[in-house]
Amino acid sequence: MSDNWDSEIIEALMSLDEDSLMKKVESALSRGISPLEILRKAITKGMQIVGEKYETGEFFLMHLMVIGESVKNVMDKLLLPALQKEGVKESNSEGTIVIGTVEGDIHDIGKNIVASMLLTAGFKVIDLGKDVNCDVFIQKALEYNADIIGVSALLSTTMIGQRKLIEELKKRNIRDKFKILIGGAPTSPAWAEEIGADGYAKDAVEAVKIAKQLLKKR
Ligand code: B12
Repeated sequence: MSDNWDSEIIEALMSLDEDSLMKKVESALSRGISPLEILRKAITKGMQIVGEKYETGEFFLMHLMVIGESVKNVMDKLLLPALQKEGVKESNSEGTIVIGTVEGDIHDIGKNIVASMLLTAGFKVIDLGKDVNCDVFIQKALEYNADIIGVSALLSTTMIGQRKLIEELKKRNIRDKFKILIGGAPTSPAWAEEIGADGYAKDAVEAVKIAKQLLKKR
């Protein structure tokens, strides 16, 4: 692998060849490149390009599905274990976060990265998965006495689920029990403010930073 390890990974990702993607990522890791750098410079960037190609009609749903599956496998088999090996703290004492992707939305690659980074940073993480109903978020947050509820949305049509959760917490008079941290590509600081969330993060590194800040405000 040359110095262009990032463009080589992106190329493998675009070619729909999972074996080649695995090998390129494995090779970058064995050269000492950090899993976080691989995520930022190659995987996330590659996924952005995939999204753009889908928008312009160059890629179809089939591409999103095959590439999404390959990235999920690379994450599960190589990058998440490497991330955890790099930094898992002895005790998960930073705080407890219940995290999931909103109802109607099955995108979970980004949410999984956030969950993993929080775990690595010392949080206790309860990952509810994807397509999570508002009641389940609340039920689990109460059950685990969570400090933070992390809510991911990747579709402009499902972002509304983040607002619904906050409204529901207010209705039940338990809004102040939890800090709400939102994220996902179509969301923004302005959206967080509009719906009354406590924090927004654009990526997993920022998510850890904001989660720590939110705990200090409790
Ligand atoms: C892979 C993919 C899929 C895969 C998902 C596989 C999986 N297991 O996740 C599959 C094929 C299933 C899929 C399906 C669909 N998809 Co899709 N998909 C994508 C794609 C290409 C990449 C998403 C991704 O994984 N990005 C990489 C990760 C690392 O980034 P991320 O998710 O943004 O996460 C980061 C941050 O947002 C943040 N973050 C994320 N979650 C959270 C949570 C918290 C609490 C915090 C703090 C931060 C945070 O941190 C993460 C790490 O840095 C995007 C394009 C894009 N670039 O977003 C389209 C995209 C999201 N999909 C899109 C569409 C339209 C669909 C479909 C409706 C297509 C269809 N016609 O059926 C379906 C929807 C199905 C459903 N009901 O959910 C559109 C959405 C348009 C919109 N604005 O609404 C996009 C933007 C493509 C496009 N350009 O048109 N998709």
